[in-house]
Amino acid sequence: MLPHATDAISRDGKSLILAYDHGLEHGPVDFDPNPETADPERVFELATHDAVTAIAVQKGLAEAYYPDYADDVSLLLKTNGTSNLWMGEPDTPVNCTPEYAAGLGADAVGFTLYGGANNEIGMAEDFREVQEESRKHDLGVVMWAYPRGQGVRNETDDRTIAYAARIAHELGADIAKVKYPGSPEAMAETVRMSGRTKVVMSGGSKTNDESFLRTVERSMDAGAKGLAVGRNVFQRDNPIEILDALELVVFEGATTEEAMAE
Ligand code: FBP
Repeated sequence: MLPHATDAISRDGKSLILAYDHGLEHGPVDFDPNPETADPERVFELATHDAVTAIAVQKGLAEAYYPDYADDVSLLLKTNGTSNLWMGEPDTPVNCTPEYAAGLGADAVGFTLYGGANNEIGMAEDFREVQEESRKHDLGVVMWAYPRGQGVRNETDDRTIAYAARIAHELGADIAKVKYPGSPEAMAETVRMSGRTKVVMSGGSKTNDESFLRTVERSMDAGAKGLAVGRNVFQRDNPIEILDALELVVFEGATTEEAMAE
């Protein structure tokens, strides 16, 4: 981990990454709750909200839309990712090199590692290449640390999530994106295991405002450095309202009640 690697996708050392790779990972079904979000321009516009420190997309969307938004938001280029049509063991091809990401104006790269999958070895070798190349281009490295596959009995188990964060630290990620492990204590342990690699919470499927903000608040209190969120923002009827509230909780240390009262 390098000390300043994540500066360009952070504010006061914290990150609010707007994830928008769902069209690949889950398919059009994720746009159903808010059909206009199928149009990437809508979500790039959302990403210009002050709260958002980076937008995470695949290369196709970056090539097509990022040039129009490069002055307003940092780019976190996902370098791998698989469609939901794939029915095999969790696995993912590399779709973009760090060199290519840098050429698109990226500030950081994202990489999903399914620890515990049959092809963990192959994905770890791909990560090595992406991580080392990213250093040459001054790109921050964010690992989507998602234990999943035959070796993992329960991917939301707190020890498993702490292990995922540790894998990210051991392999040289600057930020580990992990699922909320269920309690503030478990998140604190995940943060402890990740050492100098920062932990950000993964948004997950859409929940109500209070429960979502509470989880973010608890994660921040436990030492997380922000979140990477997609559906809990863009599937809402009023995504700007939730970004306003997230800005208060993540960057101003507001409680859920304070953020909801604004
Ligand atoms: P969400 O906040 O919508 O969960 O997005 C975060 C994310 O990691 C996306 O980048 C990715 O497309 C998706 O979740 C993967 O979700 P899953 O856990 O279903 O593979």
